[in-house]
Amino acid sequence: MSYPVAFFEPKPKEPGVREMTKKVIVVGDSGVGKCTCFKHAFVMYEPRKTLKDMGVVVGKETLRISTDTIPKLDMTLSVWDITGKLEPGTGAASLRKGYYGGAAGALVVVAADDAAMAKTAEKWVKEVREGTGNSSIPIVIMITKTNLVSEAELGERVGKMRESELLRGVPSYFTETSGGARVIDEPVKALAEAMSKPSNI
Ligand SMILES: Nc1nc2c(ncn2[C@@H]2O[C@H](COP(=O)(O)OP(=O)(O)OP(=O)(O)O)[C@@H](O)[C@H]2O)c(=O)[nH]1
Ligand SMILES: [Mg+2]
Repeated sequence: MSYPVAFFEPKPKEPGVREMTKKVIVVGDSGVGKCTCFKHAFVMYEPRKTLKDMGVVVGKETLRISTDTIPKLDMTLSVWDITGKLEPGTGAASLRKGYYGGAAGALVVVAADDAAMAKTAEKWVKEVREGTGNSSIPIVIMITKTNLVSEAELGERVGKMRESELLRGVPSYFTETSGGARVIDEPVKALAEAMSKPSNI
């Protein structure tokens, strides 16, 4: 099966700039705000109806990052936002796993109004590690809907995440989207930097 290929103007290259493309998967329960976080942020590919019907929206973004090893790096992210309606552990699991191939990093999105937020984050981090077959794949957690809970509730839920053995070393960022702000810059940059480490290239 062939899909229509989106066309993007190539940017003129700058001397000394290294370029790389990485696939990033965005996962999390249905309704946590994955599409909301990304809808204004990325140049989305032409809607690929077939893929969309199968629960995936693909977009791209290029960002300039600078690291100790690569001072000028343009990383293009091919972002696969996979609907949480394809629940892990159900018949849709095999379809979902089909989207993980080649992923170099993952954004796990959880909502602060989920009383079991830490457990939910663990479920998805496990799913990403198993599904990609890479137990050390760079992962960043995004926490949405912080405006829907009290400070005490948020503190307790974030605290549980910090105590989790499974989530050790996985950074998390608040990405409340109700104000319409672009909230993905920090988490995406953190993920891109992690993916640019020599051990992950
Ligand atoms: N208050 C608040 N609502 C949010 C936030 N993020 C998303 N929402 C709302 O949550 C609902 C679901 O958001 P989506 O972005 O469609 O969720 P999704 O994760 O893409 O869901 P699936 O595609 O079904 O997996 C929408 O009505 C959003 O307006 C947030 O940070 N705060
Ligand atoms: Mg969605």
